[in-house]
Amino acid sequence: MTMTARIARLLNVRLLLSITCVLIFVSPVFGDTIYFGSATDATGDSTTGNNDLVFASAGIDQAGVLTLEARFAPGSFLPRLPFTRTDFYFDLDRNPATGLPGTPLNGDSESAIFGTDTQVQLIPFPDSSASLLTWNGADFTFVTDNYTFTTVADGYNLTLPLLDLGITDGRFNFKVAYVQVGFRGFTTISDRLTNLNAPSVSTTAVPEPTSFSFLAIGLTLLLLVCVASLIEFPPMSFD
Ligand SMILES: [Ca+2]
Ligand SMILES: [Ca+2]
Repeated sequence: MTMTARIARLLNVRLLLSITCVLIFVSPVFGDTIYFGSATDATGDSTTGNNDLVFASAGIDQAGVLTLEARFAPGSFLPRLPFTRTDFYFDLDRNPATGLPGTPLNGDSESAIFGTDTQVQLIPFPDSSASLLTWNGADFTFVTDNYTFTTVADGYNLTLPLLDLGITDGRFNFKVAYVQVGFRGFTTISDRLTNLNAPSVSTTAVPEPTSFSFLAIGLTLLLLVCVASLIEFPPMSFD
């Protein structure tokens, strides 16, 4: 191999090594961790027969946007029923000892497993608004109803800043309930997810695909660098 070729080869190896380091280094940046949690619920257990919860999820993207989804069994979904709500209850610190013991409308029957710190109420009539309420130690206080959720074929979607819940960590526990609102504020739950006294839904970190892509490319290049470094160069010649 000529001197020129050897230098060129060394430069290529260095370039490859540099690219590898950059890709591995930036992979956690581009692959900012997201969080997601979901659960299913049985069909046919809504006490009113309508709006039978079958699925709910909470996801947090790398921009800090929280997306809530509630889905109902086919044929049961009446999207704009007056005097109804779909509530998301959040145990933000995953600590049953803080917040309202249990979940709202259940008394304290779930106090051993859940402490509701915040709730988001999706109210379909008349204007598909959503309200945010937080626990102040004695009662839930209204924060805002400046959200509008969307109605899809079988449920509701809502996005809001995670920061509005007062947290930046996307790991929390939640439960969902479909609620009938009666006169004088009397309310009952028609269906719940998860069931009463069943473990709540937890959001957990999910590596984003972008992260895997950068990491995979970086590791592949690293392998190539290792292979290249094992190849012995022929004696140097000056020509
Ligand atoms: Ca159900
Ligand atoms: Ca709590």
